[in-house]
This record gives sequence, structure tokens and C-alpha cells, in this order.
Amino acid sequence: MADAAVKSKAPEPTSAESERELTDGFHLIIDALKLNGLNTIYGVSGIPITDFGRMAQAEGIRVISFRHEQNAGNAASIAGFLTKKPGICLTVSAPGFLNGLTALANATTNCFPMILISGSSEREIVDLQQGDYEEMDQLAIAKPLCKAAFRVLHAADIGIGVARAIRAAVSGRPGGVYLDLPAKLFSQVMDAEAGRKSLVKVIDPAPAQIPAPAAVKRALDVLKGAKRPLIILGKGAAYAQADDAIRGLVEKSGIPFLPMSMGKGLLPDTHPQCAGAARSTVLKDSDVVMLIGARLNWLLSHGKGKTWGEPGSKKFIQIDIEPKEMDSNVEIVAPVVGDIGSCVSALLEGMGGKWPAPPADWIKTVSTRKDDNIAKMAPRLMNNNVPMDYHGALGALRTIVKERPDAILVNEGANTLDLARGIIDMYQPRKRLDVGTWGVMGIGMGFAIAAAIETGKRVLAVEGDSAFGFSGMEVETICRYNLPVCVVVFNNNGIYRGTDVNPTGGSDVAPTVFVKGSRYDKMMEAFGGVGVNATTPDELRRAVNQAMDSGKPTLVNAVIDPSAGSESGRIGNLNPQSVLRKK
Ligand code: ADP
Ligand code: TPW
Ligand code: MG
Repeated sequence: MADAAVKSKAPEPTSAESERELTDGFHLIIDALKLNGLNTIYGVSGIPITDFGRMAQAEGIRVISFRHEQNAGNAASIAGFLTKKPGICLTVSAPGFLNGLTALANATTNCFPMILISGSSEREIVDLQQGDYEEMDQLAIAKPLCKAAFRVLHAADIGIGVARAIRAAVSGRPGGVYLDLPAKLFSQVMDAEAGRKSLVKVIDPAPAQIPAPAAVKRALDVLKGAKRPLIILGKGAAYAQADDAIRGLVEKSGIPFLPMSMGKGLLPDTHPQCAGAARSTVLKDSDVVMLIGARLNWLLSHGKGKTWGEPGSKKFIQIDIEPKEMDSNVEIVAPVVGDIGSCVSALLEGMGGKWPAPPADWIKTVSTRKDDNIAKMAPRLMNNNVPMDYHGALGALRTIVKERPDAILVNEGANTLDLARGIIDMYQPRKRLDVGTWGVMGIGMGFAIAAAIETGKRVLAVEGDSAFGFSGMEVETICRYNLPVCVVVFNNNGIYRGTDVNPTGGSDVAPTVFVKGSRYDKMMEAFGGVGVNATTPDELRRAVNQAMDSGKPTLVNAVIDPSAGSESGRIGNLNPQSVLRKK
């Protein structure tokens, strides 16, 4: 009987069946994201995810469309850093996926939680390499560049797939996750009730990881014996959102602290214990260093060498959620493995009611060096030179941030980055977003857009002219969503400097040089935003103040002396140089 029916034609649905509610892949993905509080998607539309974007918007998800996937991916990753929930980036197959991949890899390197969701082509055709539209084995390519990579083939597995992606992104050391969704999945239909039941609301996605009491005691014993202690606060400490506990620990200990770039503002840079202005002294002369959410990578000279003084002069305590981070570069005498909130609270508790202040001569050494350096810098920041140099321009921006401590500062470039990092004081946690562990150019507009979307705060993006170029087209996105972003382009006509010449005398300019006298402000005007050309610190101050007050999308072209910068900013030492080079 059944056979006969199949052979002739499909059976008519019974009335119960036709009334039964159906769902499909599109809806299940949207429902799975919403169920887990993931209400914003950063992406670029196209096959096979165009309708998905439309439907997500219709279902109340905020869909922020970009002009290039790398910027959408960077936006998602910094949304993850700011919120501790994975930022979602949505891309089309092969080329769109690859465009998003740099951001995914960068997120993983920086320990930012994000999920790159890419549509992909038909598995049967891709695996036989038969030349499908945008054919690519995306899962295999993503795998080495992220924490975890998953593919969902059946609508009934969407709930589990999304749950796994969320857990992988935010638990332990956060990072990037790839979720591959083949085109066919989106239109797969299933019973709505069964679909609802297949969804998973992830419970406790980033469980607390309590440090062992013995590890806490060991760390405190080392700290207590220190004569010249130092605390280093990294971006892991900022990410942890354990601001009060961290401040409590630093203040109770009385130990000088050094913030890494994105750790700035956990305690204000103007805090009496901040040793930012005495960086080289505290790194070289300290005897015990407690790292909180900071790795001993190149940014800290791997914990050894000249920067760190005499070999063997240092003991390291390290607080990190990733056990494999311990001893990565040098011996860690007191590893404290756990989440920063739990570790710092345990340390605070272990310190008891009274904790001995660090030796007075150490505190004196640090504050003397710091006061000297600050005093030396002060007049340079007030200079009114025309054309502007970095110090004059950054002196103006420094005051603007001081007056608006809750604004978010995005920063990239070489000189523009290194000098702004040192000059612009931060006052609140997670307000400084920059190139991070890789020193990658191109994060600017993606970070600025996500910062505005996720926090609703004013955003000031201080960009080298080269750095800006990597994501500059997104000024249209800023205008389209009418975001309170003020971009300041430090226009020195090039990479590091605008003064290089072609040694052959040929008509091509030098490889580091751009069109002279460019007017980046006109780019913002082209899309309806405000553009200002600023040639003096006063003009710059006025324009940025106005933008930060009005919240209107603004781009200020800050004309900087093309000879003011130095090669590679502050990291020229990493630049290999040929001894054979003709001068
Ligand atoms: P920075 O560049 O500021 O020095 P890094 O990115 O090198 O900082 O280091 C951040 C560290 O913080 C990583 O080793 C990461 O495992 C760790 N981390 C991130 N989040 C947490 C957390 N919630 N608890 C503990 N460690 C964390
Ligand atoms: C993805 C190499 C490091 S810094 C920089 C480049 C190209 C630009 C410096 O010029 P800018 O700043 O921004 O004008 P300034 O003030 O010194 O003139 N590609 C990527 N990442 C990196 N880091 C580079 C290239 C680089
Ligand atoms: Mg430049």
C-alpha cells in the first residue's frame, strides 16, 4: 500500500499535517542567536545569506551592513571584547569568507570572542571539486586560524551548532570560532515544535575558573618578599570586567602598575600608582612582576633581554585562564590559573586585613622618574607649531579625552599609534581599542562602528593616514547608521613620514609616500557627514570638540608635518635593515 503511494505520487497531507507549523534553517539560526542574547550581526550581504540578513532584521536582530567583510569581522571581534558575548560576523562564501578570515584570526590572536558565520557552497560539489559557485573548503581553511570550527548540515542540529560555537568562543581563553552553514541548510524545513525543542540556551557559557588555594598562597608569598614589585595589567584584565576587584588589589598592595595598551583606564593613567610614564625604569628595575591578563610576548620583550635588566633579576607571577601560557617565554615562579575575577578576589582575600606597603625607596624611584618624564613632555604637548607635529596635535586630543572620560578611543597607525598611546591618558576601563597583539592596520572603522553600536558612547578614532586607508570606505557605513564617530586622520602624506624620495629619480613616488595634500575630510562629506581640514592644534581642538558634542559623523583631516614621524614609530628596532643598502 505504502509502496504504491510512493510510486504514483506523494500522498496528500492529512489535515493535521498541513496545519502543523513548520520552521526552516533561516528561522532556526535566527531563533538560536536570539535565544542566546546575540542580537547584533555585523556582515556583508550576498549568496547564500542575503535573505538570512533580511529575515534576521525582520525578526528584530540589528543587522549592520559593511562595505568589506574584514571591517565587519573586526567590528564583531571588538563587540566580543566589549561585551564578553561572542560578536557575530556574517559573510558570503569563499571570497567573503576569506575577507572575514583575517579578522577571525586577529580575534583569536587577541583573545576576543567572535563567531564568523559564513554561507558555503554545496558539499557534494565542493568535495568533488566540480567547480561550484564560490567553491571552497571553508571549514578546512578556517580551522588553523581559530579556536574551533563547526559545520551544520541538518536544520535539527542548528541549536547544538550555535551552542557549541558560543561555548568555544567565550569559555577559557576567548577567541574566534568559525561556523560553516552550507546554502542548503537555510531552506531545510522541519516541524516547528521539534525545531523549538532543538534549540539550546547556553547555561553559564564562560564558567568561573577558581584558582587553587595553594597557587594563590604561593603568589602572595612571592609578592610579599618583593623589594621592587610591579603589576602589569593587560587586555585580558580589561576583558574580564572585574574592575573593582582589580582596583582593590592594586590599591591595597600599593604596588606600581603598568597598563598595557588596552589595559589603560582599568585604573586611571593619572592614578598615583600608575607607572606608565616610568615604563622603562619599572621593567628594568623591578624584582617581582605580577602579570594580570597580559602575555610575555614581543610587546613585553618576551620577559627578557635589555628591557628587563640583569638576567635572573626577575620573578614572575602570572594570572591567566590559559594554563599553557605559563612558562611560554620565561619561568613563571607563581602561576595562578583561573579567571581574573576569581583569581584577583582570591588574592585580595588572601592578603587579609593588612598588607605591607612596598619599600618606600622603590616607590620614590618610580615616582621621581615618572614626574621627570611628565614634566619633560608637558611643553611639547602645548606647542602650536604649524604644520602640526604629533605632540601638538595629540596634546589637543588628550584634553578632549580628559574632558570626556567615557568616550571610546580607537587608535591605529605607527607614530600616530605609539605617540597617542603614551600621550592620551585614559580614565575608564575598555575605552581604548587598538591594533592589539599583531599591530594590525585596518581595525579602525570596524572597531569604531562596533564601539558606537555596542555602547552608545561617543567614539574618537585617531588614525594614521595609511592605517585609515585600510578601512576608510566604512565612513559611508558610519554615515548610513548616523553613528557618533569622529575620525581624526593624522595626515603626514604617508607611512611613517611623507618625505621619502625615489632614489632613481623616476616618476613613481617612494613606496611609503601618498598623494600630497590629500583631503580625507572630503570623503566624509561625500556621504553627508561633516568634514573639516585642520592645520593647527586650535582648529583640531575646535573641530573635534564640536564633533564630540554633536555626535555627528565627522572626519577631521589633521595636517601633520610630513617630516615629524620616525620609521615604524616606536618599534623601528624590529625592522630588518640591509648593510648593503645604497644611501
Ligand atoms: P596585552 O596585549 O594587553 O598584554 P594579551 O592579549 O597578551 O594582553 O594577554 C591577554 C591574556 O589574558 C591572555 O593570555 C588570555 O588568556 C588572558 N585572559 C583573557 N580573558 C581572561 C579572563 N577572563 N581570565 C583570565 N585570563 C584571561
Ligand atoms: C595589515 C605594516 C605598520 S604601521 C603602518 C603599516 C602599513 C602604517 C603607518 O602609517 P600611518 O601612521 O598609519 O600613516 P604614521 O603616523 O606613522 O604615518 N599591513 C597590515 N598591518 C600592518 N601592521 C602593516 C601592513 C604597517
Ligand atoms: Mg602617516
